[in-house]
Amino acid sequence: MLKLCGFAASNYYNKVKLALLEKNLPFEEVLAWIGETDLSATPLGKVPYIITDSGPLCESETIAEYIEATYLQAPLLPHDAYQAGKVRELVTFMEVYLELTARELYPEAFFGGKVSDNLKERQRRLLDRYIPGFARLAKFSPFVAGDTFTLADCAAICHLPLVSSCTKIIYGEDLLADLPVKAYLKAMSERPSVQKVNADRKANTELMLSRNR
Ligand SMILES: N[C@@H](CCC(=O)N[C@@H](CS)C(=O)NCC(=O)O)C(=O)O
Repeated sequence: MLKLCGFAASNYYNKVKLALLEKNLPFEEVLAWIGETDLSATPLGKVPYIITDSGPLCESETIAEYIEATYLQAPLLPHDAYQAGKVRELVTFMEVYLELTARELYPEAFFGGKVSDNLKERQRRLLDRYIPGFARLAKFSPFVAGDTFTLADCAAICHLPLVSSCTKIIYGEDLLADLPVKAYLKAMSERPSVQKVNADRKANTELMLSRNR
């Protein structure tokens, strides 16, 4: 059986978990905190990584693509190559431009640390450029890439709430507020897969915070 390794407070872990749940695949969760990962499976020590019958695999989008190519049920990518490209394009925008840019601010937003004013200004300039770009691509009709639930939703459901709350904390305004993100997340939270991921994330976040106290 596939093993999903990492911890359920992680947005990248949850992106993969959502794909597995949506495809109704059996999998085992193996708790691995940062610093406790198997470096032969994840050379940078990042989560998630998976253990397959063929060996380990890391990087959430690589994992998602592997799962999609291996298990054909409940497809999360359109069959049409161009439409599949549009889904991947959205995932790239959300991860490379939105999440990774906001991530620089997480130490202060979520972990009680401090980041410099220079960094805040720099990331703000980037987000002010990247978010309108994402807005031009995203459909939210009702899913982020259009009328079907895809890998882009697995990413959006896990990453967009973090970008919203991080920017709210750091800049005093939710930089995604002009997009229908709240209504989208509310609609997505009706899905059993999302309910499970959210419940597990909450419990694991409490565990993580209690470990750090
Ligand atoms: N590009 C990676 C990002 C994964 C990532 O950054 N995971 C975080 C947890 S949410 C992590 O492992 N951080 C520890 C580190 O960066 O050393 C992926 O898509 O899997």
